[in-house]
Amino acid sequence: MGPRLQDWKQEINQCASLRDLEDIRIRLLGKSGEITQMLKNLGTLDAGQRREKGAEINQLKEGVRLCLEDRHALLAAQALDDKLAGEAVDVTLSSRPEAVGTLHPLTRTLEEITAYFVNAGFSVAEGSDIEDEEHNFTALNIPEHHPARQSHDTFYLNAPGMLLRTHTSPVQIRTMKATPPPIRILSLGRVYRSDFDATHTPMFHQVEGLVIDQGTHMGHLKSCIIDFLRHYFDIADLPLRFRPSFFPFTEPSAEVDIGCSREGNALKIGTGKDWLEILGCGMVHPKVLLNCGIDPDIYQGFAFGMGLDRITMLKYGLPDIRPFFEGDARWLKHYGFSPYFPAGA
Ligand code: 2U9
Repeated sequence: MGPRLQDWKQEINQCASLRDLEDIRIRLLGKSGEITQMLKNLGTLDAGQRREKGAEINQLKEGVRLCLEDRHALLAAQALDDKLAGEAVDVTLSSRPEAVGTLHPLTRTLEEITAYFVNAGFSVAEGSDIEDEEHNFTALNIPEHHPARQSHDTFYLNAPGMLLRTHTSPVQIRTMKATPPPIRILSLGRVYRSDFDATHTPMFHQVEGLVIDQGTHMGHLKSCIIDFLRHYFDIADLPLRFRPSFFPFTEPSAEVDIGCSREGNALKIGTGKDWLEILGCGMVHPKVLLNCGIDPDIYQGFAFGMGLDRITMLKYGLPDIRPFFEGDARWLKHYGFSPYFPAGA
């Protein structure tokens, strides 16, 4: 009986599938299985032999049962592992592989800048593309006969005094008129100027920031701009210079250049002896504060503005602004961004 149990155990332990194992169980322990048959045959023996043989067969039966049980546990665990491996889902992959759309580089920049400034305590303020001369020019201390007001620069609408905003500044004017300081806002959006070449389109995008509080000074402005530009271009020691300039709505005013090198057509940001103008900024002009009902003896503020399209082109090395607005799916596929890796994450 010993060698027989050994053979069966070997057969069971070599069995590779739950189905084959069940066949073995039926063949040995089933209703008409070999071991069951052996037990049935005991009836033909006399009482003494029956007891001895019976004990032996029951031991054999128990040995087979335990061996089947162990093998079953092992094969069942393996089957579960295989099933789970087959069902594994990579949650980082697209759940819609057919979705081939990308985020426009401008959307990416807009989200990146918004994430940065919201993290720095700014709120996003929104306004209308259609504005009036009062909010777009007059409140900003832009004189009546300033060239920016002329119709070859500004799109006037048929309604008197109405126009397409030439910058996002009217958003800040409206916020200052409606909300008492302190104010920390960012306004981003479409603006319109009558201009068209490789680096200008009649509609483009601006980001402007405004901070109004007590004791706000040029040092706050400088650190805000320096930190932002070093973050945006991802260069910790990005060289910067503040160059005195003039805007009617800020005093003093500055234009900010970043260090770069130009070799042939290649522009490299962060190293080299050349400078590249990147944004304008300044302390909000006291007249602008007064125009919005804010006392300049109590509150001061700084503001900055930059072209979203321009800084997007610079960051990604895009030489021409026009394809931004052509809606060419091939261009978007090449220059667009995956929506699965959001900016600022
Ligand atoms: C208020 C007060 C001050 C916003 C500012 C600039 C300087 C600036 C240009 C950058 C490139 C426009 O897109 S661009 O052509 N902007 O140089 N913008 S200070 O100053 C403000 C805005 C609103 C009430």
